[in-house]
Amino acid sequence: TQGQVITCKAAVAWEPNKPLVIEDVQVAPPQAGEVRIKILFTALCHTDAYTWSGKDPEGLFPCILGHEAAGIVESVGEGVTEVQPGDHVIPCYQAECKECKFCKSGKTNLCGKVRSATGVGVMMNDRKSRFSVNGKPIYHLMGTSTFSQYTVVHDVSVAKIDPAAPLNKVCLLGCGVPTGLGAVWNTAKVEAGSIVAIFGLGTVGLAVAEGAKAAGASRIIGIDIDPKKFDTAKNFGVTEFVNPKDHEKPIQQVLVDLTDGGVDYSFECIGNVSVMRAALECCHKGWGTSVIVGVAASGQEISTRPFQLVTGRVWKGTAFGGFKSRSQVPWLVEKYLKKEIKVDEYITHNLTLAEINRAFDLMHEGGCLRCVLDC
Ligand code: NAD
Ligand code: AHE
Ligand code: ZN
Repeated sequence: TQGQVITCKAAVAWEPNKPLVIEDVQVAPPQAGEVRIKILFTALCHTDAYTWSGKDPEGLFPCILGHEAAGIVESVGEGVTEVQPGDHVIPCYQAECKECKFCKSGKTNLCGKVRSATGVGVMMNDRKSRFSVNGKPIYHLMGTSTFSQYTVVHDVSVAKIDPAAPLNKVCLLGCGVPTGLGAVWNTAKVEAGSIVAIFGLGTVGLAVAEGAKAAGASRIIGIDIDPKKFDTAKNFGVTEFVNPKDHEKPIQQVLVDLTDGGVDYSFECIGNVSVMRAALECCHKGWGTSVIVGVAASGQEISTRPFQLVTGRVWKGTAFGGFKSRSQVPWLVEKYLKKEIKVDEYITHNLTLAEINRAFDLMHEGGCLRCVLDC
């Protein structure tokens, strides 16, 4: 297949909110600096639903969604040295080139090398897509497009992992789990003894809980409007639950009252701008830090009284939990193999790529954390 167009199945989002269609897609060979990957397993993240909804300004249609996956390198383009056919890999929507201003700064995990292309659904080389259906180009998404049996990504967006790792599990290390763990360890740097509040107990919120427990937090307060989330959350380290629907007072006031003045760290893992405000305002005066993890729709803006910041609260955000993807995803895989972090526990459903629309329905039903699709 090397150097040839591959025809395979992929789930194409032709229009926002219209069911995805399994199509025979032509996947062009990788060009210089590109890698073609046979995707074996992909999970769904809430961000895929967000882009599918049409509210993501970077979501162009028709496109192939998907960014939490694992597979095997099928072929590589000219000049690719760090991976070769047969390598087990996790595609990384947050690239790491190790050469750009961002990568060298030592201050961020964001990378600038291919971001201008991944934001508009094309590859960097020729600003074109490698996917087509009957000659019609289909946009990439997030530089990953994993809802396909084969995809083409930039070489700076591929993490080579231990071949001993089960790909049907470690696909989750492509997004949700590292995002939550890293939000605690890298972005907030939660210390032992801290009081932590987590808004939204989906996969990302539960991974925040797991990270906070590992960091030695003394209280981990989980907030969700779906009480079904509370039972499972206990297994991830959440020690107390608050359902905003059970209270008349604003949720920030409820939390301030529960914690003698506010929490040390809060995490918004929903993507709701009014919850982001509450998450900031439930922080303790003088030092409380709130981390925005959720992705909010185009046009949405955050607000609070500047006095909240003047009096010492800190507002931050995180992408992929601040992890440097190519360097640290393999390390997370090793931690999983040594049973130092959970992964299996977040997988509540397994379906096939052909059943992807059912998987999106499950995400909205609430009983689902991650659904892994066998491609
Ligand atoms: P999810 O849908 O599984 O979880 C969201 C949770 O929030 C659900 O349990 C839901 O019941 C709860 N919720 C909804 N509205 C609420 C409210 N008003 N108050 C309290 N709880 C509420 O989603 P997920 O896959 O865990 O992703 C969470 C968010 O993180 C999404 O916005 C996603 O786009 C974003 N995300 C960001 C990054 C990043 O790098 N920054 C990475 C992955 C995901
Ligand atoms: N395209 C969206 C932004 C989406 C966004 O913020 N994505 C996160 C990852 S979410 C993964 O589930 C991210 O990493 N952002 C940093 C980056 O470089 O995109 C929009 O609203 O424009
Ligand atoms: Zn994601």
